[in-house]
Amino acid sequence: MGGEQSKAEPERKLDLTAAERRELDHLRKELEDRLKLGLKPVVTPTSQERETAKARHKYEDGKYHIAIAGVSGTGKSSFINAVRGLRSNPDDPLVAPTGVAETTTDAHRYADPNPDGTRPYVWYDIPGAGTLEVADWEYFNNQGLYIFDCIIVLFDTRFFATDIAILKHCAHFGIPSFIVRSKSQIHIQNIIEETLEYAAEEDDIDGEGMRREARTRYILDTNVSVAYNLGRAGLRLQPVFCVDRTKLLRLVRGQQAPGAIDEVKLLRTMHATVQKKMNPSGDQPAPPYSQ
Ligand SMILES: Nc1nc2c(ncn2[C@@H]2O[C@H](COP(=O)(O)OP(=O)(O)OP(=O)(O)O)[C@@H](O)[C@H]2O)c(=O)[nH]1
Ligand SMILES: [Mg+2]
Repeated sequence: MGGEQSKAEPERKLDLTAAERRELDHLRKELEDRLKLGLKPVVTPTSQERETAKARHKYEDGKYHIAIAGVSGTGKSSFINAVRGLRSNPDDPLVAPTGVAETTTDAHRYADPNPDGTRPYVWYDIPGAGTLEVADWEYFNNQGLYIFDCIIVLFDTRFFATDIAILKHCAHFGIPSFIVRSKSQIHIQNIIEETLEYAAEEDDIDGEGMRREARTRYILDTNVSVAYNLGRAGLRLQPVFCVDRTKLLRLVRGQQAPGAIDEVKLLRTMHATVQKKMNPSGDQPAPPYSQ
């Protein structure tokens, strides 16, 4: 009896009309396309799910909700502290905790101190994606990222499949997205050190020239690599902003930040996106953040 049950069932032939077969083929193709896009087959949240996610994230009308997403350790919490004008400080509960171990496990909301009233932002520190516990597309949906007004995908050394999956979801939901590379000053320093390793002892080293070249190479390599990955994933080309938390912090505090790369451009572009959304037909006030 048990032996009979374990026998493979003979293949059942479906008696389908041509129209039913076409419908089935169409459904199969749609499913394959969605899987190729890295989207969960049924992904569109219901209005109830949206409301639940908004309540969970304490969404406030009139504010602009910015999620910082990306692989664990890329510097999301450090970025949020810097754009709020704060230094990392483990003793201050208003400051996002940072560290080398996996620190953030729950989405955390940080209102911008908004000292002069020009930054109606709420920043969200989203737990590390790409860890074993969270699959790519589940990350987006579980975190309710579809309610955000803008999503920043932060990466450090490599642009991962998770980053692509988040950007695909942003495109799917029509959410403005920004690709940002963190820790730029360390990356530039690494390029300099690699160059020095190859230099012969008798080489005359022009320190300033080497730094300039390393910076240019870093910006170029970053842009080429992201463009390649976006193209391969069938996503539209978009710029990468190379930043560093120290430079961001100085700029947000109204100080000069020599050697900064795309920090001002990122802050201004984000600000312009916010203004356009909040006041689509009105005059746009002058952007903050100077250099
Ligand atoms: N030098 C330098 N170090 C940085 C920068 N951004 C982050 N770090 C360091 O990188 C490590 C990870 O930073 P976190 O901000 O904790 O990273 P995270 O993405 O929030 O990490 P999870 O919460 O685990 O997802 C920390 O040791 C930070 O001090 C930066 O711009 N420059
Ligand atoms: Mg963190």
